[in-house]
Amino acid sequence: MNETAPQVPLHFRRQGDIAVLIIDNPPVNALSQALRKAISETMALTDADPSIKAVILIGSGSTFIAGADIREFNLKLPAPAGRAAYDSVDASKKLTVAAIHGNALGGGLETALCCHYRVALRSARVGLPEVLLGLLPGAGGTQRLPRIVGAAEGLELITSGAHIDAPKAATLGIIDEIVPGEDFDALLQGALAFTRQALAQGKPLRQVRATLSKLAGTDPALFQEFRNKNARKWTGLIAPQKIVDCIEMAATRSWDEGYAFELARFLECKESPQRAALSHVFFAEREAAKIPGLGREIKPLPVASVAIIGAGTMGGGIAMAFANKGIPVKQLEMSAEALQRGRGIMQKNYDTSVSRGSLSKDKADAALARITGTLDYQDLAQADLVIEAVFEDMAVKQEVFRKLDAVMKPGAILATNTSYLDIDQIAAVTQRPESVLGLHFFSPANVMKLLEVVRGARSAPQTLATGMSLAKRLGKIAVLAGNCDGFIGNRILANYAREAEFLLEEGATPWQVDEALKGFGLPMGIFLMRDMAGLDIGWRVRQRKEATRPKHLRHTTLPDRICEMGRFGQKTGAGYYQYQGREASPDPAIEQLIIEYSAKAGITRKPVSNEEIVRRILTAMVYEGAKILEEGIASRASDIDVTYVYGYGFPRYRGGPMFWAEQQGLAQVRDWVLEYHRVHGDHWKPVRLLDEAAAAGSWKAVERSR
Ligand code: T1G
Repeated sequence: MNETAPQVPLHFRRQGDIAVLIIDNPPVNALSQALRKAISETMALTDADPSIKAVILIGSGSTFIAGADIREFNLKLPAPAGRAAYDSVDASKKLTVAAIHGNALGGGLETALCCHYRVALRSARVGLPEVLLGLLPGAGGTQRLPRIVGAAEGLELITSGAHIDAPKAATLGIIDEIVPGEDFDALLQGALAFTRQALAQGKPLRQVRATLSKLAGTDPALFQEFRNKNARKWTGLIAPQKIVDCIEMAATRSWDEGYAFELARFLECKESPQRAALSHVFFAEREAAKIPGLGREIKPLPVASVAIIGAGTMGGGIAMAFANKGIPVKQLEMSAEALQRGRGIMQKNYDTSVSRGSLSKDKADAALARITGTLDYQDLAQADLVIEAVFEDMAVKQEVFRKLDAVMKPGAILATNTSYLDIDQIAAVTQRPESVLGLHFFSPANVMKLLEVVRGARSAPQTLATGMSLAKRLGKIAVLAGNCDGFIGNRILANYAREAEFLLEEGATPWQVDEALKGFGLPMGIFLMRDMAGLDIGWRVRQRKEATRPKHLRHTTLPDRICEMGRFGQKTGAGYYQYQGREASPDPAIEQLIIEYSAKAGITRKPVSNEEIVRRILTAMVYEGAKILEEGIASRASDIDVTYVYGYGFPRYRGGPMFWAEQQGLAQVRDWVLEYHRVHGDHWKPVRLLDEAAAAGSWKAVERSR
């Protein structure tokens, strides 16, 4: 059998009587249709060649197979053919060894589980993360993995989608041997040695599907207990339940029944809107990292040390985010008491993480030790990046930036954590506006994944590239936003919150609106969220903006009425809800206030359905999203989705507001906007970009033409 031409994503090499199949489909050796076809054909050839005694499957470059090619899920491909490659490996008459480095995920691990043996480098990671894409392992993963690790471990691993490291996988029996070394060559040598020894020892052709060892004696009650334990966490999700059903089949039925059952459940997931939404989010978050027009030649500046102005909630969270990643932080405050208070809060947060087991005491202590305090701006001068996280007041922020401009070394990045103030006004007080940008973290900053990187009019490309690359280092997801009031996230929030207020005037109650939004999948409704944040913040903003508020547009003073009663939310025991401690309950006094307010405003209240509430709120998000796209504040509609999924609790399995709109049909959404414009006025003035997208049927079509 001779060497194959490079065009197919699979290379064949001979090492004596061992065939080495090198999978070569960059960037992550995804199992595309072409690769699956090549594997099936090559396995048939190795089976037929008597001179071949064993087969090694190995990935080229830095990884094994990272799964099926997710892009293909939108294609109509024949189902069974999808498994042929796996079945060909499983049915091999020659001893097969999977040699794993980098990632063996999803279909990648399933391919390895079809081999008789698996070896790996210590740095390798394996897992079945399909559930994160609204799918389940469709090539035998729900049947084979539990046979190796047992039902309980199988349930945890496959419903969480966790990636586990090779040493743990070896402990669980997934990996047979960890081979020494760090790269492809070391792995190949290790795999060849393992295979030759296996041949010499006459090791059996150990098919995972033929071994029921770890499933035997599984307690039948395990599955229902597992469903009950996770019911709340899985609210709204389809795939996790089906995974449990598949593993239960593996433990209670024959291989053929379980394998067929899995395929049927896989196809149900594949056709579900959740799968489409979750695949959209997968690619959207990777797309968001790329700034259109900013070439790879623009290298981020090194950030080895960081300074933070402010030790309040945001300053403390941001300091922890950097310290947790090994980056030393200098924190400045106005007084030693304020510094001490901030440190106390960080200590408490670390203690909570340690007590929850999400962080070791050593790691927590090491991180906190990386954060040092100062009262002197001079101590910050040598930091590569300084982030201002002080009170949201323009004059206060400008004063801070004047001081920073005076002390920071040339080339340092000056960032503001403002959540809505004008970046250009802040940059204008410095001699280096090109080094100024917004880095808008979300509270708690050491937890929330979203980072809005805000471009000022004079922010240099390298400054922006540095901001974007920071996110990856911090384990966050960056979205580039233009400079406007509230950037992407808060601007959309302000727009849909206004419509939520109007819905109260028209007939809904705060708790009905919140219940409807929770029913849609948001973790919390807008009014409960506002009560938690404190109603006085919004009140101050409204008072500041009253002078410039466009008077021709519909306006409500209902939220002001509530604040004038001293009801600022949870912290005052009453807001839109009344509170027993943190426990919120509907308040008849608020309902009465709203009824009287509507009457005085001459608004006839009518029953509003939860469906109408969700449509109005979501359409308000999309409407503002379309304006944001039109103004270039966001580069892509999918960036808005990433912002809402990672910063505002929008349910991932719904893909984000702009994706939701495409699922509804953009022409339909445009018609809803026209209807709201007819009824509610110019807050809904038609947006040209939405009209164009409705005509084109997708956001991408109009993004491309911009
Ligand atoms: N299919 C297609 N493209 C993929 C891909 C995949 N499975 N995985 C990654 N990419 C692209 C990605 O979009 C990016 O492209 C580039 O590769 C680098 O990725 C039958 C049904 C492997 C841990 O869920 O978790 O198998 O932006 O930026 O940070 O049961 O990618 O450069 O154009 O993420 O180093 C199951 C998904 C599939 C794993 C690497 N597998 N991938 O992370 O790089 S379903 C997964 C990842 C399945 C079977 C079922 C990560 C990674 P671009 P990256 P990274």
